[in-house]
Amino acid sequence: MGSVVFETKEQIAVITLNRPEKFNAINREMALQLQAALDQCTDNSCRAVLITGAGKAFCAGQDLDEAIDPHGPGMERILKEHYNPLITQIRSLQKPVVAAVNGVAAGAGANLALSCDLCIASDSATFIQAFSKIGLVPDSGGSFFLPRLVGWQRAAGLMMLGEKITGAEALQMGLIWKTVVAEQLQEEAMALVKQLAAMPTRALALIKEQLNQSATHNLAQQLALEDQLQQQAAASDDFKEGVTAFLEKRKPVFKGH
Ligand code: LHQ
Repeated sequence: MGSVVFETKEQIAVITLNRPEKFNAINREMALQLQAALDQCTDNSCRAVLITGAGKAFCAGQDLDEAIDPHGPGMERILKEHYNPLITQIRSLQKPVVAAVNGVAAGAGANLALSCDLCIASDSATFIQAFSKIGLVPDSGGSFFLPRLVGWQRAAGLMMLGEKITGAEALQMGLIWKTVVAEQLQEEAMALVKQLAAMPTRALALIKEQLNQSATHNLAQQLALEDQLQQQAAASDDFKEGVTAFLEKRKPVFKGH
């Protein structure tokens, strides 16, 4: 079995980080397999994606053995070839991506989770911006997502102090969508992706685009974007189905286009 397990169930893709003995720390092999798995998710048959970790941890971030290996990929390639393409792939994938954080999420592992559209964590999960503890700075989009998710002051605290926070604390500060008891994480996460996969996929992709752009737009730009994207949403079959089903007082059956 590889460093990443990729499974499809109906219209859902499940990606499992699979180096449990290393707390799913990311090495080059895992990063490239993760990119390949996300590439497969661009297929129209896939309507929602779940990313989770095998074993006790979600992901301990960069494999530090590889980071200092003179025969390893080296600092520059790690960001340029591993993390930056990965985070870009998640943000540009035209369907919802859910992170199910089953244990510790540290460094690039934490920011991988935060780059997803929704993050659901077990009550035993923890989040650590571990970078400053080893003399590094947040990467994998952390310095972009954190201030936008939790505000400047909390972002500064998390990024500078690098302390471990619990799932409950992450929820309280708006870092994640929800927490559930550990035993129910996989079931609840699967229910969430199933719910998303049955929704109007095109509209969800356009909502994702709104969120992506809102991070840097002013109001005039965002209103113009809403106008443009609403025209696209209104042209979808799922919009017709949504309105028809409402008027016929029945549940809509969305096809994802
Ligand atoms: C690990 C790791 C790990 C290797 C646990 N690597 N083995 C970008 C650019 C280039 C270079 C650097 O990085 C980056 C991005 C980043 O992600 S920087 C941040 C990298 N990550 C960290 O600094 C976290 C390091 N790990 C930890 O602080 C702890 O292991 C955590 C808090 C994740 C878990 O603590 P514990 O629950 O006490 O478990 P543990 O420390 O005993 O770890 C379990 C095993 O996993 C252990 O192996 P062993 O053979 O002794 O059982 C660790 O060595 C291994 N492991 N993280 N990142």
